[in-house]
Amino acid sequence: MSISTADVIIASPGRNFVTLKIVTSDGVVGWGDATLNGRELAAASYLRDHVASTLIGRDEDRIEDTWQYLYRGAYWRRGPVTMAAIAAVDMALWDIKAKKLGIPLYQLLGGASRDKLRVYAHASGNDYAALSQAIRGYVDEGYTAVRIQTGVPGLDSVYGVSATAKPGEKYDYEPAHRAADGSAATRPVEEDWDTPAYLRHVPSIFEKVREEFGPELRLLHDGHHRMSPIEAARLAKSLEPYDLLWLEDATPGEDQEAFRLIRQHSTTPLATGEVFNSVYDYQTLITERLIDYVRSAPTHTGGITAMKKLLDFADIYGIRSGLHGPTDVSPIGMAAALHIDLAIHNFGIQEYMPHSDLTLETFRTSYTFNRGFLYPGDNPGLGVELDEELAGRHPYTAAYLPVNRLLDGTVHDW
Ligand code: CS2
Ligand code: MG
Repeated sequence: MSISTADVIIASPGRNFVTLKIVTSDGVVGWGDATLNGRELAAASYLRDHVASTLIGRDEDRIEDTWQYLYRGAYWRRGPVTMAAIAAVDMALWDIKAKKLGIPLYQLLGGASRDKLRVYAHASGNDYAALSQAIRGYVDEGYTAVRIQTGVPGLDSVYGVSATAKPGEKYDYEPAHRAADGSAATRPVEEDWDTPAYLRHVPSIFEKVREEFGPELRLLHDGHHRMSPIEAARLAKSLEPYDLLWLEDATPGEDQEAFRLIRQHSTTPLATGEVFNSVYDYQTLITERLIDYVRSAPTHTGGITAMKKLLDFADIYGIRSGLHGPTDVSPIGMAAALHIDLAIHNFGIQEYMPHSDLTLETFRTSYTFNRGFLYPGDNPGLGVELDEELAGRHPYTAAYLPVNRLLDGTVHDW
């Protein structure tokens, strides 16, 4: 048996996705996700123009060897584009291997270590009334964990908060923006930011949430890379009374040593890594126990092979998974995360931003949600199939993540 074809499908059923389809000489189909929000075409070209032809004729069962062949054989290492492309190949080969055995993928990763996967929802609001309504809605649906993002007085739009959604309205918060008329974007939108106003405002929001919703609801918050190390330490310390499950991306994670400063000032648990793409991005953070949760998605970190190694490494240091699960990881990438989540010992929690109806019509999934928990399902492989005909009706349309600026115009992390 060998790989016969490797094709890249770029489509936009609800938003842009990059999908790899590998078919073996026996006709077994494997799917992989290489979606890189705002840089989709780069990942697609890496696969289509530099990887696909090298796969033809390879033994599809040699997953580790193929991973090493693509990682070391490229000479140029790591980076989001390279690792998203390798991830897609890796996912597709794991999908094929499990399908050939007729078993769900998690069975190849050691079998189930739990019966279900606790997930967290994204609750947000421009003001507390809207936020409270959003939280209540999720609690009523059975969620036991919610991420809290709030508007900031004086700022028009803030990461994680829809500028247009009405209080309590469910919206598919898609951070990448097309042009206002829905056509292809030619440049990012620009947003403004004021860290002092944010630092003054956020603790009061968590105080109100705890007063209204009590001590048990697991609360998370995403700092989204926007604070300096000492600002992050100040926020982490100010949030201690509200017992967060985690403060995420408190400061840009590439400065791994900066997390020492946050740790010196606070016991608020820390999560980071969604913009990372290899274990080396985490090496100091993990070995010095500077974080508590690993945030990567298999789609951005070299796939299932690399993600499993990373999480087993983190487990040695008492660090848990908190895998990235936004709508800009495709249902294939989400399924890969769920199969890993189910099998590993050090599962923490899974992010769950439900994809839009159109996305889910196009990617037929077998994972299921039930009152705050997900289950990857027992279909063979990843359990996701792409409807190529339907995908083909929704062509790629350029969309970009926003660029953030401080009030004086200085570019800032978004
Ligand atoms: C966010 C992401 O889900 C999260 O934690 O940080 O939604 C992030 O903004 C997007 O994935 C960027 O494409
Ligand atoms: Mg995040």
